[in-house]
Parts: sequence; structure tokens; C-alpha cells
Amino acid sequence: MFRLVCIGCGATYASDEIIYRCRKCDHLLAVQYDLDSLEISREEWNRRPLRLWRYRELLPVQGEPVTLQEGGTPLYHMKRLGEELGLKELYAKHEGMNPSGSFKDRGMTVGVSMARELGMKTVACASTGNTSASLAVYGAKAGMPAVVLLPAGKVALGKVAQALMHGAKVIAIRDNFDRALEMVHELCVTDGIYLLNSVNPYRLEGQKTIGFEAVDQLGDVPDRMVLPVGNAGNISAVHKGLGELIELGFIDRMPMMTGIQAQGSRPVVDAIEQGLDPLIPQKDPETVATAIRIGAPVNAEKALRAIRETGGTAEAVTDEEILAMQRDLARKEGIGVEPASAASVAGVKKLVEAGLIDRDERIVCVVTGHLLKDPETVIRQCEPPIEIDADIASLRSVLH
Ligand code: AN7
Repeated sequence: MFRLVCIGCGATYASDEIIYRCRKCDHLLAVQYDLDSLEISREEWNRRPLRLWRYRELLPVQGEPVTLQEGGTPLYHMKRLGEELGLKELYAKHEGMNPSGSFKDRGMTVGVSMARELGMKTVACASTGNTSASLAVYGAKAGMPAVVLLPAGKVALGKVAQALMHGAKVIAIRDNFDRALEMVHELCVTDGIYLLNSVNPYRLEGQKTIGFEAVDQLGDVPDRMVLPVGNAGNISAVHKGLGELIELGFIDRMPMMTGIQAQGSRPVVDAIEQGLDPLIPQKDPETVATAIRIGAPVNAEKALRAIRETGGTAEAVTDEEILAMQRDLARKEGIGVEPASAASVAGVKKLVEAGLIDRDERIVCVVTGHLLKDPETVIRQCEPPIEIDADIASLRSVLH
């Protein structure tokens, strides 16, 4: 049993309405469950495999989901990097290990399942890349046509490759992500296409399971959860989900929700630093972390609330800091992530060095997408392979 509730005025809508914003006040909608009426037991959850659908009672899908077995991603204890920073308990939840290589799959297994249950025929999104890759994958699995709008020339190669190969209709617009989102939203509302950006309340239900899994894997609530922030959907989703676990009495406290942005794309950080609400959108965001090159995050209201209510914070890191951490994760921990994902750990480093994170904290960084998503940014940072003649003497000569 669930319904949609406006996060602004509290107006309610039936769960089968195709609606993304409140008709009265234009705020976003959130899924609200009647938690008292749900039969959920933690023991039962723990008997199921660690995957997203372990938590199905707290997800909106009624029938068989469209699934490729998402979730159950590894939680790595980063001993080396942690030691360097003086942190005993620094973890990375590697969301790049999902079917399409990013956390978006959690949103899409739920979102595309709901599209089917609601009788929608076509799905669409705007994307900085990963959402489009994931929608193409789940559209393929569901046998549903997918339309994706990308900012032309600003999407990492691996993500475009996925969207194309999995058969989405891929359209590149000559403007940025924020404009692409406005356009696809309008198209969906007028043409009866199902919108699967994070304005869709069902998509974020899937993403909240990152927090559930982190708690289950640690066996406790982390003191802090650190996420890269673009459209601010993921940090809002994790906060919402953990709030439900508190209401159910499964956990007794909330981690400090901490959002990291790129220096060239930092509207949420500015809002936190300056005490703004609503935030001021940034016109021309720019960063090497193209996944989070977003100036007008649609979920900002929820994200600001999550950060403020939990005593968390927001921080910005430069492109250099992001790329340095991408290399550190790869070389010191064996964790391969794309630049946006490295931002979360780079943010922790910066906050620790500024004395804003206590070294005793147990910290979970969500690393959101796989290294291979953006091979061009990898190649640019690395020396090319050493090419030699095919004889042992040449081989020795380059090794010694
Ligand atoms: C790797 O694909 O917005 O703050 O269109 O791909 O929930 O937006 C991607 C976002 C972090 C930010 N890390 O999450 C898209 C898109 C990676 C991402 C984010 C994204 P939100």
C-alpha cells in the first residue's frame, strides 16, 4: 500500500497516476508507504540474497519486476587509502558493479517495472550518460522502446556506446543536460511517454536500496555516507530509505549525509555554504566529471534537507583532485571508477584534511560508476603502452 505525496504541500495522489510534479504547487512527489500495514521482517530480508529485490516490501512494484539482478554491490574496506588519510573505517560501495556499470540500474529496474505496470508503451530520459545507458538496457530487457536525450559532445564514450548498442533512440541536443531535461519532461507530459529521470518518484525508490545494503553489509549504520551530487536524486533517495528503516525500528540513527560536487558545477555546495533554500541554479556548469555536470539539480530541495537535518555537509573538489583520486582508487585499492565517482572519496580527503571529518568516523563513500564508462579520460591520464620488438632482449631492456 502506497501513494504519492507532494514534498511541498503534502497533497496526495494515487499510485497509478502518471504525474511527476504536484498539480497544486509544482513540487516533486515522493512515494509514501503505510509502514504499519506492511509485513516486513529483517530476518526474512537476511535470508534472501543481497540484491535490490531483497527489499521488495519497501519497493512499489507489485508484480514480476524487469530485472537483471541489480544491487548486491561490493562494499570494500579501503585500508590503504584509509591509512593514508588517518581513517580506520573508510569504505567504498562500488555501484559500478551493477549490470550496466552504474547505480542507475537500481532506479531503472524499479522505474521500468512501474512503466510496464502502469501500461506505458515508451520510456524516455535526459542524461549526462549513465541514466541513458541504464534506460537502454532495461528498455531492452522489457521490450519497450527507449528515447534518450544527451548533451551533444559531453557524454563519456562508454555510456553513449551502451545507449546505442542496447537499442535506444539516441538524440544529442546542442545544449546542456539541464535543457535536455526540460525538453524531455515536456515531451513526456504532452506525448504520453514515461519519464524516467529522477523527477520520477519510483526510480528513486530503487536507488534508496544503496543505503539498505550498506547497513546490511556493515551490520550497522555508518556515521557518514558520502555521495557525488549531480541532480541530487541519489543522496535524497538514500536519505529517504534510511528514514523508512528508522520508522520501522530497524535502525536508530541517520548517517551524516554528505554531498560532493565538482568545483565547476557546485550549486548545492554554494547553497549549503551560504544557507540558501532554494538554491541558485548555475548557468554553465563545467567539469571533467561529465556525469555530474549539472547546474540546476531537480532534487535539490530534498538533498539540502537531507544534508541539513543529518548534520552532514557539502564540499566541492577540483578536476585535478577528482582525477588524482581516480588514480589513487585504481592503483592503491584496485577500485576502478569514473571521475564523478572518485569525487566522493576526493571530498572525504578534503574534509579530513580541513579537520571537518572526525578520524574515528565510519564512512561509506558511494562510488557510482565504473572506470570503463569513460575510457577517454583514463587514456588521457596514463602513459601509452610501451611498444617493443617481439624479442626477449627488447622486453628485458624496458623492464630493467
Ligand atoms: C556516475 O546519467 O544525472 O545526484 O543523467 O552518473 O542522483 O544525479 C548521472 C548522475 C553521480 C549523480 N555519479 O547522481 C545521468 C545523471 C555518476 C552519475 C551522479 C551521476 P545524482
